[in-house]
Amino acid sequence: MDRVTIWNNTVEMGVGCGGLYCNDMDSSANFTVSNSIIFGNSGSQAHLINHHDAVLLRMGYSDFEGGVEGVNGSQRIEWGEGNIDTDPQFVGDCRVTDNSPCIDSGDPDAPRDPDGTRSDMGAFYFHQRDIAIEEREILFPPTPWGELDSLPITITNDGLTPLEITQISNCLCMSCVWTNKFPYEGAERLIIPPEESYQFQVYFRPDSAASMARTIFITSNDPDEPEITVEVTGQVMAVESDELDTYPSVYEVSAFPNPFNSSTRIRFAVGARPAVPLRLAIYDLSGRLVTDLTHSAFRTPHSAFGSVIWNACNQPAGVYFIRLESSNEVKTIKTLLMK
Ligand SMILES: [Ca+2]
Ligand SMILES: [Ca+2]
Repeated sequence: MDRVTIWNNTVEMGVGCGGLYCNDMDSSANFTVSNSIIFGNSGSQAHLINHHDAVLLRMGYSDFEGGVEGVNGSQRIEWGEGNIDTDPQFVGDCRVTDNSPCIDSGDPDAPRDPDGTRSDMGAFYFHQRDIAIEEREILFPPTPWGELDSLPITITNDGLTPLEITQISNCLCMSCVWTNKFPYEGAERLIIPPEESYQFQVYFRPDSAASMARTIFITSNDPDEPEITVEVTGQVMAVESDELDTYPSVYEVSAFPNPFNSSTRIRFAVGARPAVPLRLAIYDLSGRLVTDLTHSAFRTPHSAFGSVIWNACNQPAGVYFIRLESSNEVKTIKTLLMK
């Protein structure tokens, strides 16, 4: 007998045992009771009759009212480990409440309950905290350079006891993917009550020409899924339209298209008749000078604005900085070369 509940049974005849009754009149009747509840039955909880010493009751990891003393009749009993004699806290249909002593008190070597926890005693296990996240992979649609997109992740507690989220994290260093503060700044854990959900946002802003992938780790007190990973991928949207015919105003620099493929037009404005030396140059992500465009950009010495094409077909794909500087002002913009 494994994972059985015998509760609230009544007999009015014979030895008056409402629980287990075993008689070896006709045959041997050894039996083993494990992970079970035998409680609240009329008369005795077990009655053994041994005419031939053929009945043997083995009891382990069960809630048995009265303990070993609660067995009437013959005392051929092997009282194993893990038995208790405590009110199981039934709620009316052989199910137990969340403070029942039968929860997680079954044989630790028995198969786990469907919620991932140690076996309970009785016919119905108590479904504890159980994390559910549908979004295990998030794919952002192609996103324009410099723009921000977001998508939600929902964590649901499918169980009957509070689910504790202890961490939602990803690599935040120079990241193109990040999440809300968890769940607010300084909080160490988030409690999701039974059958409720918590939704947070995943943000994506492209920061390279390649496809970008990051992993978000969600840790909780769910016994069989203490860490869940969500894979997030995204990519930058390529620009295909013709170049914009606008010049920046005052002291500014812009590039179009951006991201670009092989070459981009850099437009700049430096104000009227700048009296100070100017420089326009391109740097890579590590700060190394890639090319100095000063000479071709400022061919006309006193222009308030102008443009120059940067041909980058010999450069590797990636992020580049365009830096316009005078002795008292600097403007830097980020560009993305895609191949
Ligand atoms: Ca359990
Ligand atoms: Ca689970």
